[in-house]
Amino acid sequence: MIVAYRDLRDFITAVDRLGALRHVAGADPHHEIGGITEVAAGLPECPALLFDRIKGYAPGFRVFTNATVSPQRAALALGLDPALRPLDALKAWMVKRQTLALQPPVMVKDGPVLENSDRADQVDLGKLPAPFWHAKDGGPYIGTGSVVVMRDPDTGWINASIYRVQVHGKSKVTIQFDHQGRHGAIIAKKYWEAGKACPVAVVNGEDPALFIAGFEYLPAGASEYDFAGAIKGAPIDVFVGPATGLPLPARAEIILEGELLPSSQETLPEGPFGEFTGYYAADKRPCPVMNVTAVHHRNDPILLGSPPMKPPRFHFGLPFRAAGIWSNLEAAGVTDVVGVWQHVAQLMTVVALKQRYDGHAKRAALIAAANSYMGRVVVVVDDDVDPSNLADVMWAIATRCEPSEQIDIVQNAWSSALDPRIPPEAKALGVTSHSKVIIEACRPFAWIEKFPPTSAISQDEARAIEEKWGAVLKSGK
Ligand SMILES: Cc1cc2nc3c(=O)[nH]c(=O)nc-3n(C[C@H](O)[C@H](O)[C@H](O)COP(=O)(O)O)c2cc1C
Ligand SMILES: [Mn+2]
Repeated sequence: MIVAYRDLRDFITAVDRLGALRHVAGADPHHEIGGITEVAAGLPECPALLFDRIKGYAPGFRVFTNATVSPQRAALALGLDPALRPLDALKAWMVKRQTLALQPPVMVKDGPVLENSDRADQVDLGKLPAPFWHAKDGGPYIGTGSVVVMRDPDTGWINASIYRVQVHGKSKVTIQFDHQGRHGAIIAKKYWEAGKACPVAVVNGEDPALFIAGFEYLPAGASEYDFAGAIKGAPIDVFVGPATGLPLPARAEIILEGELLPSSQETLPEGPFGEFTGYYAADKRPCPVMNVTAVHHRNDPILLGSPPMKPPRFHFGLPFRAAGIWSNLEAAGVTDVVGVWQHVAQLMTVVALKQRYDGHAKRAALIAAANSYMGRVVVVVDDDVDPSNLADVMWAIATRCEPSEQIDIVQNAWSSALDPRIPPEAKALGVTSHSKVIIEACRPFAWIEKFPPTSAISQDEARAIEEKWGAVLKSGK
């Protein structure tokens, strides 16, 4: 498996080669870039978009969106064959992820991101085209797909994860942690408790491997830089940030350096911001402030934008968290899982397995439910059902599940403050849990042999027919 890109520009070239890149000139960063991005993400071919000549900004200052929104481009970013069927690509990633060899970054002296540097009073974030993504957003966001870099003061561990970044003026941004368990929040707190500001950098227009690493749940102490290098099979180049001393990706497009001020010293109201559920479930909230003391950018820089959108649109066309659940099931000893998928932007999890014994399906469902973040719906289907095909899954639910026997509800399960269905009064009391429905859409194991056989052709048969007759069916020739 070869990752054929060195940086975001190389990746955009590879996307263009797949025929999936569209150039958009003259769009307005005020809602229009976000709107075009959302409409494009809903098209069947879901193109990636490179915006240039953005209204109000210097030509050449570009924004790239829908980078990995299609299954094909999510596979490309992972170094997998983009022609793989989505479920096969996710399985390949699940397997690759289990055996990744971490690659610490390599230190270099210079890099393209240092082609332009503004320091101190020269810093003006107004030069960069940070869009207002959705109509009711509280401000422009430079960081939607950006990686926030910090160093643990005790161990030197470098954390580099995605947290959204709102622009509040020439040299001020806020960085939003969804909860206090985020590694960035834990690290910042250590500096603050020692009475210091936390050195921080916001890396925009990073390599897609780092974008994916920044989304992964890695253990505390593990660096997303090493994981990105592992995805690529080659270390990423970093240089020492002149303002912070942090190691920073040399081939990124735009980097902000500065310090995150103790919350006791200053906060700013952040948001609201359209979320991945398709709602604004949280209002403006006080948020840590970063004073930006240096901005570095490549010539004609490209901001990687990944705004949350109404489902089923999601940042990644392959449900990476489902790969994690698939691994968990295997690690827990659940055999015969043939696929795990997530629909509705992670909010619905489906496990497909070949039932071997009574209770097998529920065992898998409970493990999947435990690890379904914010997802109210967990479904288990038999191995003849493609979990990545929602119509197939609904067919199984409507024909194999007797609701009075095969539906369970688990109370007080894992959700978050972003859950639009937790009542406001409960949220005010700190409630962040919800209930999850487990739908066993499998043939009942006790009489599985007597269940009426399906009249549908098998997935293998369908593939063979597609190979032989696909051209006739598509073009009529
Ligand atoms: C596009 C995108 C935007 C995200 N925005 C946020 C955010 O604003 N705040 C947050 O806490 N997590 C956000 N996340 C989720 C975290 O990046 C993710 O959970 C990550 O694993 C956290 O890393 P950490 O364990 O190093 O804290 C976002 C993820 C993606 C892909
Ligand atoms: Mn981390």
